[in-house]
Amino acid sequence: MPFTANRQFKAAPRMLVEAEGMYYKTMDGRRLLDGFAGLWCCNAGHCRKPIVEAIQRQAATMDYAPAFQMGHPLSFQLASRIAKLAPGNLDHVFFCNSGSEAVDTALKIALAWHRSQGRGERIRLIGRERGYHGVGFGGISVGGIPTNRKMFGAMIAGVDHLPHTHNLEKNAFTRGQPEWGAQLADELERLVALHDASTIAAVIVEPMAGSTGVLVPPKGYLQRLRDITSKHGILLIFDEVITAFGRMGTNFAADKYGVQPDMITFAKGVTSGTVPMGGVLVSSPIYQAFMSGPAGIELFHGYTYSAHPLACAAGVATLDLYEEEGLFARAAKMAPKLESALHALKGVRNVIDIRNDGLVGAVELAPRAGAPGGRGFDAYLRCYEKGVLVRQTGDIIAIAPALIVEEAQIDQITQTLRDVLTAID
Ligand code: PXG
Repeated sequence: MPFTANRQFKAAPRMLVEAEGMYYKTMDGRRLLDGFAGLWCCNAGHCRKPIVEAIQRQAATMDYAPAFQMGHPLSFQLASRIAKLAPGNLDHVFFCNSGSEAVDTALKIALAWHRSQGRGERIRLIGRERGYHGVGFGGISVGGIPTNRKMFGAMIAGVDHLPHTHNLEKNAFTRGQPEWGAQLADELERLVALHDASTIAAVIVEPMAGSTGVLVPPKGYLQRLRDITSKHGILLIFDEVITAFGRMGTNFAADKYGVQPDMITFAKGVTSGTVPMGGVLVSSPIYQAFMSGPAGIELFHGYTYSAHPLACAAGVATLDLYEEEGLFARAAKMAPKLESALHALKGVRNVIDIRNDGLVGAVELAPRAGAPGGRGFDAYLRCYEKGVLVRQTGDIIAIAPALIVEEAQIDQITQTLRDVLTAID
């Protein structure tokens, strides 16, 4: 089982058998309020009829089309729809099947693009501490989670990392973007001085780091990264696997924070989690550079299931539903409600920070002496037992409900968390 304590799970399984709207049903027949949109992905809520029907129709019409040297109209339709939602000149899409594949694809495009421009010596990639970019070798290399790296060798060569932006001393209990921390982006200048710009291909960051506990970017930080990367001819990649498609109350986090990257990786919300899909949005100049290269295959990269027809059908239906129901605007409207419900937990036992932005929030708990993560895991389990699904990472509880969440459901999530935190030691 992925990222799961297998033996512990099998001793006391938590099995889900049905889902609808904001709820799961467990195998023992209990209703579970989903406070995490599955795993940051079911943004439209579960088993939404128009999406389900589109997948069913597509499965009966054309199950699969060869991805290499053949195409099918839905993939172009979906790519155009995504490009239309994307900010600025991000107008072409490469499809894959997950966030991890999207990240590896983006890193490869960055290297190949520089090479196509006669800059084959730009091979370094810069990530960030506490970054999560999936589990491929590219993703764990630029990622900054020690446990995801230490078992797996030396990583890909030539990678360096920016410092993370999490600082409880300066920013605890901030609502939205913290005031302190923009200067941490200047560390990129230090890395450029160390390696020389001529060796660096790209910087990749999550605009809002999700997996390691909802780290909201300090005001001005992302723009500084943009300024420094532009100055030195380095590509800036936003990994928006969890932030794209309405999570921040905008199409992309790039829109919310007003910073234009050269590439965006996405996955999860593109199909509202119904069929696996990921992709990379690239800027027009990058695309055009490949298209003006030598004749023949422009990018030696792709997957059997790139733009799988079922995923494309799900994607088009999902984007339709987001639009029809105005779900991104709804997320923006509900964000302040989540913010105030969460921040009302200030003062509850062991709570050392609460942070939020868009329809995302986190409560950080003081770790138990000698047992980091224990209190977080207990809180997660107790919430589950009380009918609310949240996400735990270490001693941080993260909340990211589907964009259809009602105010009363936000209250139920935070009230359950309050009861649980008050009860556990
Ligand atoms: N990039 C980012 C920013 C992600 O958040 C991936 C890449 C990898 O995606 P795939 O589809 O390969 O899993 C992710 C995935 C959590 C959690 O609890 C986060 C993810 C996955 C599962 C759980 O925060 N993010």
